[in-house]
Amino acid sequence: MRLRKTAAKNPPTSLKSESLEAFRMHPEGQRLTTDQGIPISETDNSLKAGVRGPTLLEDFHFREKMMRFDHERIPERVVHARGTGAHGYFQVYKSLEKYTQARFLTDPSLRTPVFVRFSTVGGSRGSADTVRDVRGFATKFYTPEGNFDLVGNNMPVFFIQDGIKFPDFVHSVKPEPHNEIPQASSAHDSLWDFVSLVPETAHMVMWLMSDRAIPRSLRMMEGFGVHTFRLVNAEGKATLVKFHWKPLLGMHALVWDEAQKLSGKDPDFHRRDLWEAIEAGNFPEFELGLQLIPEEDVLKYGFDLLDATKVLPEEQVPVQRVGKLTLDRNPDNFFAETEQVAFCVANVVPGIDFTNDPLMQARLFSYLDTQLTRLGGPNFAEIPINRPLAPVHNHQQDGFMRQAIPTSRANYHPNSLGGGCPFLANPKEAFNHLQERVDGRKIRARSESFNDHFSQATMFFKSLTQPEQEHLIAALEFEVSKVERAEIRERVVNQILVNIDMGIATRVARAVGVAPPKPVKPPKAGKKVKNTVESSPALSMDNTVKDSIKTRKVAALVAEGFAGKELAHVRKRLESEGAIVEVVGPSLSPVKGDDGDTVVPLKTYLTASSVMYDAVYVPGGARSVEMLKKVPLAVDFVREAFVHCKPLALSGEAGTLLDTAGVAQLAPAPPAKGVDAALGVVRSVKTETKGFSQLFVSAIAAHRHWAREAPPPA
Ligand code: HDE
Repeated sequence: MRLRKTAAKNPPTSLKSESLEAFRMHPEGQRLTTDQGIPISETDNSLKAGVRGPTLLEDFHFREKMMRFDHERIPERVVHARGTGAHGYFQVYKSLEKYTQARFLTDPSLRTPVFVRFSTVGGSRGSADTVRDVRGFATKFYTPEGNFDLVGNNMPVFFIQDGIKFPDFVHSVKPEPHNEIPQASSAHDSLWDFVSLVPETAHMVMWLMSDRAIPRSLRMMEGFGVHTFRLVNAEGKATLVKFHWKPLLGMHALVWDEAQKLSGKDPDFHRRDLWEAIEAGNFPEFELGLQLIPEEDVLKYGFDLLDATKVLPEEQVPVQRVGKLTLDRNPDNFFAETEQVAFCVANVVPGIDFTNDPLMQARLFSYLDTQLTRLGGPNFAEIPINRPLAPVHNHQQDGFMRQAIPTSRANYHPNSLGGGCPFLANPKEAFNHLQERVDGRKIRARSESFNDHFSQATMFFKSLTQPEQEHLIAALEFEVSKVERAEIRERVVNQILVNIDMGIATRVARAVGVAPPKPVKPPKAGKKVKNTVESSPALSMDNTVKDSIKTRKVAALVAEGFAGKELAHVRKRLESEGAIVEVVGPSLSPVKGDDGDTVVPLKTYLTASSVMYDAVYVPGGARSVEMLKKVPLAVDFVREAFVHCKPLALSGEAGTLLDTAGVAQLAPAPPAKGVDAALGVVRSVKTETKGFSQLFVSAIAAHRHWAREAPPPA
C-alpha cells in the first residue's frame, strides 16, 4: 500500500485540529529563512576565509543550524517511550447524566476531539513494536470543560498494588543496569527475580505471558482504565466505574515466533499498520464501555475494587457500551504531537473523580513530575497538542518556554487591580472534589483486602481456551528458560506458579530444569479470597468477533505464468470484503499471467515476508508454481504462514508447495475433488474452483487456525 498525505485526505474537521492550524508550518511556496526570518540563499557551504580556509564564527546561519541540530533530542519517557499517536473524536450514544455531569458523556450531539497515543512499556524509543509487552492506550479528550486524560493499558490489571513499588518494578523489567541488556524484553533475570519475590505480580504476569501481550494490531486490542474511578452526577452522587475500550474489529494476536521475526523484518509493524489504516480511510473504532458499581459494593465481589491487580468479571457486572472513539487523522508531525503530548491521570473534568487505589494515588503525582523534566519546564500545557480547547486563565506565570502573554497587572488572587479577574467559577460548573469521608491512623501498610494474589491468576488461566493456555505456558517456558540463575527459576516455579496451577508449574519446571514441584498446602482458611466466578469467558481472545476480514492484509505470491483470471477473481472478492491484497513477485517489474495479462508486484520475495500478512494466497499455474519452488524465500512464505497457523489458499498446482515447504505431513490430505478448507488451508483440485474465494474469506475471518499446532507433550 503506497499512501501519503493524511492532511490532504482528511482535512481538519475537529475543533482541536482547527486550533492546531495556527501552529502548523506550511512551507509550500515559502523561501528558506533563519529562525529570525532572515532569508537564506545558500545552506550547503559554511562561511569561510577563502574557499579552502577556516569557517568563521560570524556565520550565524551555520551556528544556528548546528545549535538547533545539537539540541533536537529530549529525554524519552521513562516508561512507554515507544509509541504512536492519532487524532480522532469521541461521541456518547445517549446521555449518562444519571451518573456523571461530564459534558462529553451527557451530550450525544457533541463530538469531542481526542488524541490517542498507543505505546509499549519497557523498550526505548527506537525499539520494535511487536515485543512481548503491555500496550499503553492513552486518550486525551479535549472537552468543553477542560482536558480529561484516560491513561490506560491493553490489560485490565497491573503488576503491583501500591505505586511506591513502581520504581522497583520498572527497574527490574528494564534492561539490566550493568550491561543494558536485553532491550524491550522481560525474559531476563532481574524481572523474574522481582516476580518470584513479589507474589502480587502473579495475575498480571499471566496476562503478560498470554497472547494479549502480542497484539496483531493496535486497532485490534482492548483498552482499560485499570483503576476503579468514580463518576459523579450533578447532585454530587458518586458511582464507581471501570473504563473499557472495545475494538470493533475484535481482538486478535500474533504468534510469538512471528512477533519476534517481525521485530527484525518490520520493527514499525504496529506504527505502520495504524498509519496506513488511517491513511486509507479505514478509521479504527473502539467503543467506550463502563462497568458501573454502587459505592457500597466496593468489597462485594470477593476482592477490593481499590486493588488494581484484580479484574471485575464482565459476567458479574456487564460492560455497557456507551459511546464510540474514532481515529480519523494521522498527526502532521511525530515530534510536535506524538512525542510532546503529555498525559496525566490527574487531568479529570467535573463529573469524574479518583478513588483511594494506592496505585492510582501514586500516578496522580508521577505524571506531572516526569513531564517537568521530559518537556523542559512547567509550561508544557501550552504546547499546541496539550492545550485544552477550554479557555485557560489563572495566575500561574513565567518559567522556561512561557508562550502566553498575560496582559493584566494583577497576578494574584484576590485582586482589585484586575477587577478580581479571573473570577472564581460557579461551584456548580467547577470541579468539586467528592467529599469522601476519610479517617484512620497514619500507617505504612497494605489493607488485608489486598491479600489474595493467586485466585484471579488462576481464574484468568481457566478462562482461556486450550490453544491460548498452550501459548501462555510456552511463553513462560521461553521467558523463564532465559533466566540464568537457577535459584530464580526455582523460585518462579515453587513460589509463584504452584500457587496458580500445578499443571503449569509442572510443565514449566520440566522445561526450565527445575525439580517437579510438590503440591502446595491449601492456604489457611480465611486468607484466600474466594473467586466469585471460576472463569470469565470474556477474558479469552478466542471469544472475540470473527465475522469480518476488513483491513486484513493478504499476500498473493506470483511468478511468471500464474493463473491470471483466478488471481483477478480472488482479489476482487477479498477486496470487496474490505481486505487488502498485495501482489508479491520476483521483482517490481510486471509479471505475466497465463492469460497474457500482467500484474505489477508491490513487494518482492526479498522485501516482503509472510509475517507481514494475515494470510497467504498462491494462485495456480504450473509454470509459476514450479518457479516459486526454486526460490527459498518464496517457499519460506508458505512454510511460515503454515507454521503460524495463518489462512493459506493454494489453488491447483500451488497445493504441492506444502511438500516443498516440508509441512505436507502436518497438513490435511489434499482434496480429491472440488475445494477443501480443513485447518484453514484452502485447496482446490483445479484453479478457480467455485467456492474457493468464499472458503478463503471465512478462513481469514477466523484469524488463526490453532488446530494446526503440535499437541502439547504427554
Ligand atoms: Fe504510567 N507512567 N505509571 N501506567 N503510563 C507514564 O508518564 C506511572 C501505570 C501509562 O503515551 C509516565 O509521561 C506510575 C498504569 C501510559 O505518553 C510516568 C505508575 C497504567 C503511559 C508513569 C504507573 C499506566 C504511562 C512516563 C504506578 C495503566 C504513556 C512518561 C503507580 C492504567 C502515556 C509519562 C503516553 C506513562 C508513571 C502505572 C499507563 C513515569 C508511577 C497502572 C499509557 O509518569
